[in-house]
Amino acid sequence: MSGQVRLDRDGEIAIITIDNPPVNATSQAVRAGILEALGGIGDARAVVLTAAGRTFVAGADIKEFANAPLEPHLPEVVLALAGCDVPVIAVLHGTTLGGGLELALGCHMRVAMPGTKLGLPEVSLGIIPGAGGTQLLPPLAGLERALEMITGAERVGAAQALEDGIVDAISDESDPRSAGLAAARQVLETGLPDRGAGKLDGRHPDDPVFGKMAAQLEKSARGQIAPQKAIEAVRRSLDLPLAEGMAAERALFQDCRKGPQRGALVHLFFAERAATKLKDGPEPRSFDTVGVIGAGTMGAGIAMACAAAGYETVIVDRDQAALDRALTRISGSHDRAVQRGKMDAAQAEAIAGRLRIATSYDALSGAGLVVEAVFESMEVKHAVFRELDRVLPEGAILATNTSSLDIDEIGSVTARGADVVGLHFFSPAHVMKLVEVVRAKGTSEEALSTAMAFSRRIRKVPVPVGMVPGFVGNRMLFHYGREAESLLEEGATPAQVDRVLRDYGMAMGVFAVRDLSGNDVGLAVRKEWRAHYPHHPFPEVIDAVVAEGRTGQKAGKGYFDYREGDRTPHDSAEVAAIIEAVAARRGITRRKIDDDEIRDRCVLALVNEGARLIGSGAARSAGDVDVVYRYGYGFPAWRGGPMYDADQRGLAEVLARTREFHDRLGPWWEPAPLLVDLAEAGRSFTG
Ligand code: T1G
Repeated sequence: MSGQVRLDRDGEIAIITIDNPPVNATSQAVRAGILEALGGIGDARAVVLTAAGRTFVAGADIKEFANAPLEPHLPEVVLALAGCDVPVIAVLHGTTLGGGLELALGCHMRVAMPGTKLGLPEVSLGIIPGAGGTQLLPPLAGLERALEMITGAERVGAAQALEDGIVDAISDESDPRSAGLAAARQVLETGLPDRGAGKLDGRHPDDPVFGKMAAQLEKSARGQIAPQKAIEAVRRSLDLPLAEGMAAERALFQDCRKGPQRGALVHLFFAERAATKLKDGPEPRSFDTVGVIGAGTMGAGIAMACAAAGYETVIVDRDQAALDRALTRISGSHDRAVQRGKMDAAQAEAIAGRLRIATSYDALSGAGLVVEAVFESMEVKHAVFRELDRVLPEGAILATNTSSLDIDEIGSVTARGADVVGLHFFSPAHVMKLVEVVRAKGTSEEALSTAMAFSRRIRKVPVPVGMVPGFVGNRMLFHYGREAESLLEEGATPAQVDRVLRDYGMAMGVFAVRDLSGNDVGLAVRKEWRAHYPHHPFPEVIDAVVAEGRTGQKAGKGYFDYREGDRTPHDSAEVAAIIEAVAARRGITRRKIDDDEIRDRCVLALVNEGARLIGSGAARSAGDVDVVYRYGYGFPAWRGGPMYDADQRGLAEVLARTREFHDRLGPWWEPAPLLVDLAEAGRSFTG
């Protein structure tokens, strides 16, 4: 037998143990090993299927997806388990995902250890369950629940899985092996659990739920192929016997596996894991108490994430009323989470119990890390950092949430520059996953490593970046937005640009985003960019839009018009006139601009700047840039990020187009040296 699967006996019970660290993925050796073990159970009267280490099987080995799968395939193993003459009992612990859950579904009974998480996350990797998940889950969980879980890549806890009928019991034994033996003895005594009448009684392949679900996903999973294919696979489970249904599912799975979205999403899976870790970084410091300075929206959001992750959290603000408002906002958010079933009341209470407010910095004397989220002014930040230097214990991390100020300069008023780091959160901070962890010149490796570990613990996706204006994300965003605005002057409309970008897959169009975040704020940021690029020509639409009081949704008008109480953008005749006047004043002859040009100029502006950031070392890799863009800016995950998407197009073509824009449009488009080097060498960003 392969070293990754063991077979042993306890009396009449055979025990098959999968042992393939780190996550017991169903590699070829594991698949072959289970078949071989099943063939070797001899006269055993029951079989327990379990796994060693911290988790049951977390799925197929994602690294193998690019290649044609080797025999035996997983469906064969699942069918062999289902067809075993004696009862097979799966014992689940850790994260039982994808192919792991499919193995369990093939068994005759499932017992979960408390704390187990289960799910079929395949669509988040651009594929569908390929070994019976879409056929075996519906009879247990019911059609609606199964569709919801599979198309939403939902992970559920053991208690929910029990309620849904996916597992038969939650064990109170101390370890999976004992749990399996206890369950098997019970089965030998009293038989398998009776599941009663099937949950699919009376359901048909033409059930309206399929159409309804497909229409819903057109909106919530816009552009994604796999969720739609998953619906089709589930539908087939209703009119085909298991083996044939599994064959139909497998064909749909193979379509997805060979399609473009799988490569993009798998790239992001590994890019995210690489981005959030420091190679050979020093051990992070540990602490239990965190401080947040500033009780505004950002500060409250950060504090919520910290308290939810188990940190004792102190919010400090000079203004008692602001502190009270922050607490009210946080409890309102918790109440809504409880109402929607995202959190239970006890959890909300525990989180609230870890939150404290204070008007004096002295309340921070026990903090191991403090994040400052006050007004963006060097003077104000200096005042905060002087106080932090006074009260914080030695070794505490001093983090700033600045998006535009020099972090070394902020830290210069302290005697501990090595412990100063940037933690650039995105708004709303308790929701948005991205945190840019900014390494200032003086930041020590240990401080960086601690800031990364802290960000992971509060369930963010931290990406280390260099101290350059705009860091990585906002810097790329500036080039993208600037190009979109130039297109207006040259002849496009805000509605056309936004439509093209949404068709490309962006969560929102550039001008809808600007109207949401405030054009007056955008104009202030624009002024800073002018200082960084004194010799480059800037488009001037934003200046004119703000001059007319069109600051965005908050004013009921921006690049678009808005009706009271409605966020839907409508075309504005006034904006059309503003754009024409700006173009006329600047001597630009407006023309019809085709959609391809809009897409390329916006997206390749991201790519060219991304390449410049990687080339200069401000971003470590193309994967890091892609992760920043996916989690901070609504870039469609199924395109893998701007750099991965450029690779798919081919860097020779990307460079040719960039050069064409450079010739026609001037200095903004000077190709990044890294793009030139890679394209000319026939290489790629992510390869
Ligand atoms: N394949 C290969 N490597 C994997 C892996 C997998 N399935 N899962 C994790 N790893 C690596 C990961 O890259 C990292 O490596 C290390 O394990 C620890 O992971 C037929 C087609 C299991 C909840 O989608 O959700 O089954 O960086 O850092 O936070 O239908 O990993 O240390 O070198 O994430 O404790 C479905 C994906 C596959 C599960 C653990 N399965 N994995 O989280 O640690 S499709 C999934 C996860 C499928 C069938 C199909 C998480 C985790 P390194 P980690 P973690």
